[in-house]
Amino acid sequence: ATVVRREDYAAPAYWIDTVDLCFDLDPAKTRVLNKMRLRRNPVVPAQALRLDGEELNVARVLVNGAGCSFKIDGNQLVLESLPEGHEPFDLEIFTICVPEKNTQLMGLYVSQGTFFTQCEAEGFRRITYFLDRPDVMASYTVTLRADKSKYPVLLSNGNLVDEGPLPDGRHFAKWVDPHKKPCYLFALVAGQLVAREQHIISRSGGKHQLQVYVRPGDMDKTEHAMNSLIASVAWDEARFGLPLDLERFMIVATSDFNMGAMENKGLNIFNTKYVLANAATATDTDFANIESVVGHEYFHNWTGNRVTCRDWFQLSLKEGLTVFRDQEFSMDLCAEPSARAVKRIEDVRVLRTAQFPEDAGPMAHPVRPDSYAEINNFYTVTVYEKGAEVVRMMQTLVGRDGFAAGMKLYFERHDGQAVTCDDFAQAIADANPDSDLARLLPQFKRWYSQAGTPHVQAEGVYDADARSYTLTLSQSCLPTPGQALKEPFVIPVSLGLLSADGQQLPLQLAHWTHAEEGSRTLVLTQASESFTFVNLDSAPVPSLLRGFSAPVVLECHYTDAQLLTLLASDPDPFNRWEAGQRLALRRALLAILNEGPVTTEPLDGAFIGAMREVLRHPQLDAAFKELVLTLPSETYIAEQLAEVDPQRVHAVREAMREQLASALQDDWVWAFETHKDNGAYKPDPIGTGRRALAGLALGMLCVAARHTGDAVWPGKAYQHFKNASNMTDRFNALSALVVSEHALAREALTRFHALFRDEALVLDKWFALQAGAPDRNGNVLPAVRKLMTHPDFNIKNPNRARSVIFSYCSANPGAFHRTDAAGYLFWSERVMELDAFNPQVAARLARALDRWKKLAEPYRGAAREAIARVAAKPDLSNDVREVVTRALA
Ligand code: B3K
Ligand code: ZN
Repeated sequence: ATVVRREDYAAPAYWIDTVDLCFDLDPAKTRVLNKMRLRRNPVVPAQALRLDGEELNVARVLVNGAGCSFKIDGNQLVLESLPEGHEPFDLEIFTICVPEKNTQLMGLYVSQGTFFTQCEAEGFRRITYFLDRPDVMASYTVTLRADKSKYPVLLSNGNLVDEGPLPDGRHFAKWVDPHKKPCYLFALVAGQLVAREQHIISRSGGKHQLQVYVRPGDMDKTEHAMNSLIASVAWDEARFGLPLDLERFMIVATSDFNMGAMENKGLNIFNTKYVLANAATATDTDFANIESVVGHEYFHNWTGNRVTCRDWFQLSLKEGLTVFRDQEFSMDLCAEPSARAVKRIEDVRVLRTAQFPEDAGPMAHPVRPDSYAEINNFYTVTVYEKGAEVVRMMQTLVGRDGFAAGMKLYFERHDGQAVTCDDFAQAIADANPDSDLARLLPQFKRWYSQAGTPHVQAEGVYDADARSYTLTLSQSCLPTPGQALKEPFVIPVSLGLLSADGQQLPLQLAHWTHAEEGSRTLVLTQASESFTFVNLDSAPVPSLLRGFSAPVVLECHYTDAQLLTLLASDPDPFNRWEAGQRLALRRALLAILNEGPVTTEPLDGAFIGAMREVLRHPQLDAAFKELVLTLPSETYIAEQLAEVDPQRVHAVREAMREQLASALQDDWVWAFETHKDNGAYKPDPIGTGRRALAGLALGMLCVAARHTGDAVWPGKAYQHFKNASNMTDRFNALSALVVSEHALAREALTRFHALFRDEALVLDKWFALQAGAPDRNGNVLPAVRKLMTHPDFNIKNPNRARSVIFSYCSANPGAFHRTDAAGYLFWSERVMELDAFNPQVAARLARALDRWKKLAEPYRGAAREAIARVAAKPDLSNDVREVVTRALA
């Protein structure tokens, strides 16, 4: 496979100004007539036109209406004798494709009898020959023709300008997109769909029609998506002054989709998972995810569509920025500051359990990568979530208003253009000329070019005579593939100081004239820097990196007493949570690194007491308590170790959970009883938090019961499961039974399946719960193999494949890492099986063994062998080939 390099970027030799597409839709044979108006790019030396195309049959090529010679060179159609000069010319290409055979779900495909498209990153070339690159932006007119009874709804980007009947029971619809766009934002949908509709008038008086299209039986699950869309439109206008620029904005849901959703101009296409929800079928987490994905795709309308990427290396230009925007959106929708903090903690948890491992593994790459073999492999947590953190640091450095001013300048400069990450950073800096960001911009941009997670070491020394405290911050970053040495980053460190009894102390650096209350942000730019705070009567407890002000690993030798102070009193909720995680992590690591068998009591009285305090706290809210009382994940714990024995990590975390369950039994009972009833279901932060804490409590009570053999709590869980009035409570109760392996779990699972046999998204949960179940005697892998023979299992459906295969390989380390290597064998079989029809999904699964080099024997050798087995397959896709090659490098 050829490697594409960022430094090789060259402007296109031709521009495509207009595209007129006409589709005769037929699953077995779709005809696509593509009429383009092109012109040579005057700044590029004259050369042949090379159009991209994949799995297309060419029937005809006309230049200015006359037949012309062309050749096919691999995946390109090459036209050598085009009119000379810079006058525009017409090119007409007629091709045929076979949507029903499209199992990759890239390009034009059929899902449950309905046509859908997915073009990002390079799917448009599977529909017609084109300059399939984001810097070629054209005006589109699209005519769809299809059988009227099978495909009554015909949708594409922009506005419907004409529609009507055709002979033989067919009909047509003609759409014009008023905005120029790159071809990756093209979309069409044709099938039997119904829509929830809402007309809105925006702040600035614009009238718009919003629609959410679903299959006929799903209308009762569209209200939340519509409300999320309405909220998104209002938020972007209020916070950034960015209005909806279309008369009509559509969301369409499909159950066959490789990822979450796609921001096609005016016609977003979504995985049903991120559209459909009602109280009976969706959990609070589903509701929250829908809100943020609907927001995310909508916000792309400006950050991605109006201003797009020059090339795919700039992907984070739109993705990092848009994740940042959807995170801010969800936070701004929270009425309480504590709910904002809960959202921040959840986002950081994703970053640290998924992105930090990526940044330390074989697929590590900068936020703006330098090369790729397959661009689809770079839709990563680094480009998305770390990219969002980079944008967040910019906001921290210039302030919220300064950031809004920077966004304004960005759109003034670049609306309608395809630009780079540099252009974005420059606009934010230029709008804030006196900021640290402007002063440090070239160094700040190392966040885009250097991979790896920086480590920041903090050392504090208190001088009683001088009444001063000197904090020394040092940074370093380990090598990543292709980058041996790293230059220092610009690291904003928000901090405060507390007294030993938890009072917030005034902050005064030696050269400041007066003290400040609360938090300050220091900016670390050197490998090591010291900051001296004055007027302190006793040694302070530093609260560092408040709100997780930079995506780094903070190493600070806190005493337990200091962490307990932070956990009890830090006014910064993030660091309060973080202190609890550090206390738990320290105990986990001690138990893991101890010689001999795993202790049954890794926790001490002080830790348990502190957890009880939080759980019983009269002021803290339930959502925050649930986060504090949840132990660090096995993945996160494993990342802290030089060599990982996954079974030992699992055993220690289980022992901690069992101890916490038993030691706090009365408190869990109290928590369950006082949080379980929430009245009418509302997926708001308060109700969500209460259900989360009640769910955790019930789970813990069942864990404790497993120990004692007591039947009361499993019995209550079963009742709760049966009588639940919403999916969150029902699923939490079901998980409590499955996780504690109680005999009632079987019965509950059977009942659950019977209740929801026609709800695909609920069945996904049913499969996932079983594939993710605890493994106490090697029973999970056989159960997973059996689930794959279940009549409801279908490996071709990505959601279903993920619910079984990924839940086992990527989310169940205690069951996947087996000493007999059978988990890895299963993984290699599935990667190869999936790769034969859906390389994108296969390549995601291939990433499950990214961290194999960190494993202890016998896991490491077995994992290597499994990866080598995949790599030895001769006809692998580019996607999987790139992942396994990097893993073995
Ligand atoms: N931009 C799409 C992702 C496309 C992935 C292509 N492999 C969804 C999103 O980030 O909003
Ligand atoms: Zn996105």
